[in-house]
Amino acid sequence: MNHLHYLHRCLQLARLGGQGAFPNPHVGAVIVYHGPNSVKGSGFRVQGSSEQSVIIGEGYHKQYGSAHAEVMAVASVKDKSLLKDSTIYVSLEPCSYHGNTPPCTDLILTHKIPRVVIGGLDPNPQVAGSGVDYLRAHGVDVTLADDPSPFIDLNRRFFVNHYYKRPYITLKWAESQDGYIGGRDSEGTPTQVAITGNNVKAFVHRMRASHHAIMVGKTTAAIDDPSLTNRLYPGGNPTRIILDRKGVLPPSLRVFTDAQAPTIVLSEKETKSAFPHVKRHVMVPWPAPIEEILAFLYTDLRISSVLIEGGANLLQQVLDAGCYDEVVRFQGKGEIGQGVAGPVLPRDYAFDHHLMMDQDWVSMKKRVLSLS
Ligand code: AOF
Ligand code: ZN
Repeated sequence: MNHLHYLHRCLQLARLGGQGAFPNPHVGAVIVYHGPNSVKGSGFRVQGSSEQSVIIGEGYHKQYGSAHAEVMAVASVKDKSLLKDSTIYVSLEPCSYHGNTPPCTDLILTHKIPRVVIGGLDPNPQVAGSGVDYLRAHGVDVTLADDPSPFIDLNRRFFVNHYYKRPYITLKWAESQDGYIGGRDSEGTPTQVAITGNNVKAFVHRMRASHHAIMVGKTTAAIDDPSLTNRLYPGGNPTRIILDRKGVLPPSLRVFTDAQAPTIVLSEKETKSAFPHVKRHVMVPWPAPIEEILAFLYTDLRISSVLIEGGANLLQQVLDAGCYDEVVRFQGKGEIGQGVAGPVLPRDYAFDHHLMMDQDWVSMKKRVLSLS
């Protein structure tokens, strides 16, 4: 049986789910009927097999709170009597608990589907292998893909959240040809310098739109006075998170005055917020290392992904702690001469993707998730 063929079809279907599935994973399912009396005309012969196999149902998880992929696939099968001679392929382990929807494992048992082939185990602690155990305990023949990596990669954020109990982290910065992310004035105070062009801006706004939150350190908030909103790409604004340990940032900054997006300020000191869209969280003692802040964001504030846009200190802390999943570095063509040096990447770090936007380079890399 060519399991990979059908599992890859599950991946294609899962991707149709789009943004609507969030925070649930993207999941696709395919039901294949095998038998000598296969549906005439539409079947195809699997290479090396005398058996005719036909896809009789397909489905994917479309919308948070709505039917799971398996439910949609079963619903699409016209002749339900074929299910007892079929295999259901699913990109993610079928769920075995009652959430917004009933367990998919019960659906499989109810329809007497004898075989299940799964791309990857569900990292959600409410499932985490119990779907497989439950099905096997009820006599279902369950097979797991030899290599779960494409199925993990499909839901990178979902896997990172459950495995590491932190948001999915993307690091982003722009540096000059000579490696500076900003300038310094004659007194040594950091200054803002334009490094990349307009095309990069739209790309960055797309990154903002695709993250749940965006985070910067105190110095970046003070020097650049960024709004941290998405104004150039379709989609919403991320929640803005500002690390202001001493609570010294002035209320005149855009992240406070511009109510386009919620702002969360983390400090060790109680400070009053003059704006309803600004929430303050006191953290005492101030969490160190940075992993504790990330864990707090995920566990207490349910933030699932964070784009970290600077400054150099914050980026370096996260790089040193190794708790990041993606890096996007922009390089402008100009030189600054002296200023604030960009973050230092780990020794032997190699970007795996480069592209040019006008005169600027973009270098990217997604971490290979090894989740054992
Ligand atoms: C599946 N098939 O298509 C998806 C699964 O609240 P609920 O009922 O929607 O359950 C959400 C959880 O179910 C989610 O966190 C993940 O563990 C699993 N997602 N499982 O069998 C699906 N989307
Ligand atoms: Zn389910």
